[in-house]
Amino acid sequence: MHHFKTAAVCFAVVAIFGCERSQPTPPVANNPTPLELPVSADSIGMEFKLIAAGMFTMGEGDGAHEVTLTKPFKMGVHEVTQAQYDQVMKNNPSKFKGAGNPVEMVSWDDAEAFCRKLSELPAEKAAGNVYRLPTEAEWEYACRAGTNSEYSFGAHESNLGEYGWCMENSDEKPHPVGSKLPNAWGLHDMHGNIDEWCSDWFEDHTGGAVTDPTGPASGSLRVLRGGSWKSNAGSASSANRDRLAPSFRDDWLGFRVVRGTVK
Ligand SMILES: [Ca+2]
Repeated sequence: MHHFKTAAVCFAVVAIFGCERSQPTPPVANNPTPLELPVSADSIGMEFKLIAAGMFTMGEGDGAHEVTLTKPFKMGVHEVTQAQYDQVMKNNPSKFKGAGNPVEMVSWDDAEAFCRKLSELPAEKAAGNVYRLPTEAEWEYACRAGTNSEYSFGAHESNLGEYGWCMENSDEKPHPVGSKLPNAWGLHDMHGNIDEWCSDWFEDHTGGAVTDPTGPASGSLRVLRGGSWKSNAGSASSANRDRLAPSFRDDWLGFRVVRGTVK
């Protein structure tokens, strides 16, 4: 037993120091540092970061509540680009054309269809990959990256220019994904550029603690998060929520995906 404990401690020390050499420790937290593995890519070049399970305070004000996510998940590093969308769907509905720009003019239903078709690609089926929209809780947890502040980079929107595209700095258009700094967990454009569909139906947060929330079973409006190039900096905060009908399309609205594995 003693030998086992010694071995376990040694392994932990090696793991911790190994991690610190390869990745900076995210500032803050009420959570353990997520498991920092190298970014992985899929057959159409989408990159993903493994986000560790954990707890966080979701929302703000009267809607603030404790959320526990019991399962790690692989979050898209970027918003889905027009090149990626076109490769899977064989069309590009975006208004602001650019292969590296985020796809926009896509409804929640379009985003769901993209996830289904991407999951059905032979290379993805062979790898056992299944794609889906993030839940709203996964999205906010990944956006916050261990922080409790207004934005993942701090409390002041004056620093938003380094991390995101909003009305104040966008020149009235979306920009290529990843052209601003990522958050502490390596995710780009969680604040601004294009608003992002989440999988949940919208409902008001009641304030109670929840585990692995997926939203109500039915509704009329789907959640979107993160603000966009067309909205002000306040809309891009970590906790700000919005919602629209799942058939709605506009030039400031797109999505990113989560990659799961066939059980
Ligand atoms: Ca975004």
